[in-house]
Amino acid sequence: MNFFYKPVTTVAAAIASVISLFSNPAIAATLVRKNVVDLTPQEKTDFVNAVKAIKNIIPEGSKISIYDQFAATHLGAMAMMSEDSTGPAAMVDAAHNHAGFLPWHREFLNRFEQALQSVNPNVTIPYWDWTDPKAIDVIFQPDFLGTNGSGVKINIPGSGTFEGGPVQSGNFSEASGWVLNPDLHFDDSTDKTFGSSLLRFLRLPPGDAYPIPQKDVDQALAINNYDLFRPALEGFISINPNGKVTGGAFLHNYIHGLVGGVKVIGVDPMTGVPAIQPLGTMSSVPSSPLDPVFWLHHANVDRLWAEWQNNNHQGSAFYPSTDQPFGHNLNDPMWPWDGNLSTPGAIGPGDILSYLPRFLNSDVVTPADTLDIRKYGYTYDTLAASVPEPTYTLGLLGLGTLGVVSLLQRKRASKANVLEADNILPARAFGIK
Ligand SMILES: [Cu+2]
Repeated sequence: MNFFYKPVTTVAAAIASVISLFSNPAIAATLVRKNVVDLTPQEKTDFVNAVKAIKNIIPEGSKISIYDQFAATHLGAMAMMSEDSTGPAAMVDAAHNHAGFLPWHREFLNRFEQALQSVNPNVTIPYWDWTDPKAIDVIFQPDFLGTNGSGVKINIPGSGTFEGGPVQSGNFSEASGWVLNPDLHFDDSTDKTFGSSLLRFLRLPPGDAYPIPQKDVDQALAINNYDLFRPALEGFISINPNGKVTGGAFLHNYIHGLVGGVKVIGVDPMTGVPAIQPLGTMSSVPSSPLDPVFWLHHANVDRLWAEWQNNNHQGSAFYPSTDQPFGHNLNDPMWPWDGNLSTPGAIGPGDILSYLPRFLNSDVVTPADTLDIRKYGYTYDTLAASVPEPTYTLGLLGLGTLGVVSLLQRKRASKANVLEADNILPARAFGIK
């Protein structure tokens, strides 16, 4: 095998495919999801306007807006955990805490993006790179997604007094029309409503460390086994370079808490694990899509999965085909795109079933359908940069090392899977799913 021969043919093939892309007007250009810090003022305005537009469009036969139907669908996925859920997917969260976390949210975000594009075809969902120190200040500004909440003081023993509460100014204050449905907006530890204002308790201790160190993200991306990569990216476990697995709230889960705020309300005397109550919209995960930052946060989750896939973890070889609860295996239909096989039970203070949109029997999506973002027609600016082939030789030389890492991680997998089977108590008790 000649290292120098192959890249030439690959580049030639790439050029040929670029030419065919441009010479065929029927193929639309791939839409690029950008880093939020790189948005122009116009792109920020377009995103906010599209979000607010679908918050105000109520489809025929629905009692809630398109935006709120997305929020209700996310609630419904978690209401599949309820005892009164029915069907083959009953009693299991359809969207979190299992393999389907990444596929489910990829499909969900794509449908949301399409809804935005029905208002403005140029809009894509920007992503929040949690390792970027500037991103948090770009996002939480009056001209974009609004500031922290205010008016509620929280005393955190040992740390001091902090403020959060309803978001009172900017594009997503109640006064400016971001009015939440109290049935969809609630504290998931009590099922009591959070009311009609978006709530934020930004950067409250103990979940106030920002940015997330790049090495934490790199550690997750270095995992070769999807069954470990998924819980690491979702943030139930962290695996250090020595293979030590720690339970807790990391990455995706951590950021939900960083925005919404959590309060330690006690310690379970049996387990020693802190009992946590969500304070705001983002930290009560069922209701979290009601904070528009949810989409930026999940675009980053999706981007990191796409990066991982792009880095020699492509296709169905890197997704479990069996052993998952129904709805999470490679070829299982995922509620609500399951041909109406399963129905959620109760969740929160309202009648969730009365809010859910109807899904056609023919609208079936499996994890296998979601594995390749090129099928959706979008990409990320970071992926576009990493696709060209000149690094091919380097990649090939690096393969030996990757193989060793992969073997090591396979050995570690069995140990960590036990942890997973035990539901990783510390993280769950942290109240962040
Ligand atoms: Cu979710």
